[in-house]
Amino acid sequence: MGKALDGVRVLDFTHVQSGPSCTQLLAWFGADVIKVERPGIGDITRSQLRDVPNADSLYFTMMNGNKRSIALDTKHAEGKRVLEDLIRVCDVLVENFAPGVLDRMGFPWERIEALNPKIVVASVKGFGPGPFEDCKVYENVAQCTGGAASTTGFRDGIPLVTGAGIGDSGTGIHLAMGILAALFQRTHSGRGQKVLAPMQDAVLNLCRVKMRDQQRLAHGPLTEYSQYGEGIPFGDAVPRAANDSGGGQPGRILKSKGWESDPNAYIYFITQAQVWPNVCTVIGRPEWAGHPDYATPAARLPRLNEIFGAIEDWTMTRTKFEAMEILNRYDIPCGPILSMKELLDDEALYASRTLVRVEHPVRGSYVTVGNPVKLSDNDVAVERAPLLGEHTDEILSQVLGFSAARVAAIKASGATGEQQLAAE
Ligand code: CAO
Repeated sequence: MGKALDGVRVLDFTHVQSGPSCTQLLAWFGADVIKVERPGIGDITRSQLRDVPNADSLYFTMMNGNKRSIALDTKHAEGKRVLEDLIRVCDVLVENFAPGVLDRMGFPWERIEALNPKIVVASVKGFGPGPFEDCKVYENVAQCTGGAASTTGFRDGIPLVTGAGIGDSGTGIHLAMGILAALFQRTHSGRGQKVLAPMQDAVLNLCRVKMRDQQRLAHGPLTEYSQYGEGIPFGDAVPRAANDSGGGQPGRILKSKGWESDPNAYIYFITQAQVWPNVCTVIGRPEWAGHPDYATPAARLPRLNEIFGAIEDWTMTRTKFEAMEILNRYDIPCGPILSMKELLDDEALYASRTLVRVEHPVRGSYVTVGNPVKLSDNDVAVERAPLLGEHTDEILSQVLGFSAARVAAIKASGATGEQQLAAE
């Protein structure tokens, strides 16, 4: 088996989550990812939310597997020279600094392109061009400005952010796709290009069904939203729809056996039109299958509270796993609410290598989420994240071909931070 991105070298100038999630994916597709980090500090997440004293945090290690780390002060004259050499030998540069940082460092697009016209320069920023283009942005800001928060939560509650990293990792996935497209285009254009994935745009893209509903509102109420069945009028913006299904197949989160003490004893149940008679059979209401008040999706819409109440009477008699087993036999779409604890113990996810346990020299073993995308001819084992500057010598000598004397001179200059550390 091969590696999909064998031969692709990525200069990883990313930090925190959005950029690192992108370059980690590229590494899992086989690219050689070289993470450039500030000497002595590194990616700020190395020391954030630490659970093991003096060890790189899970925040860092779960975002930076399969990469090599070079410690390099890119504001130092010698460090800038090394960065120039790295730009010359890399296919892709990925960065998610605040707007203007690369320019201040002396590396605007024009300079990078002059050093290597074939390089793809990929950036995450909070916003695209416009009034907010200079703003710094974190995950929850993106969720709020991309439309996710205004459409998440309960109608009578405040806007909510989701636990899924749609602003950071969601944007990272968008950026990775842009990089792959640019690399493909380069095979016939011979040129690199700029790739930009603004976080607001990525979140909005993920919320496109809500933008769909916003436009549908001009033509009448959103009949699949439970507030329609409850007779509550719609305003001029898409409301928060709690756990209503996003599509035309009504669904809700329902209690299952043990809900009184287990906060995750719930199941998502979808009353898919195609299997309505099966739903009626399972919950013991066979008369609803052909009854004019219940037989069609349109007839059911104003009665969803009553219908889901009856379904919940049944789901509460089963554990979420028992219910899933039965419902699947009847081809009824459903899903147990799985806690992170349950997922961490899920053997099937380890077997598929979506969860992987790796060994780390300082923190011991930890579980990381491996590559969620499976290619039949991409065999890359998930590896631990690098220590800060772990590969500095290797990259200077092997990637850049520097002699031992040149490597020693660079280190003596203080550009890699080792002189400074020795002094401390
Ligand atoms: N050597 C020397 N200096 C380095 C360096 C290196 N190897 N790597 C980074 N730096 C410096 C930069 O030059 C910059 O310094 P200046 O401000 O003096 O130019 C600084 O470190 C990093 O700047 P930053 O503004 O990007 O970092 P921050 O912690 O203040 O902000 C963040 C973080 C995420 C808000 C900001 O980077 C940002 O908005 N990024 C774009 C959007 C994004 O990706 N957000 C998601 C992050 S994950 O939630």
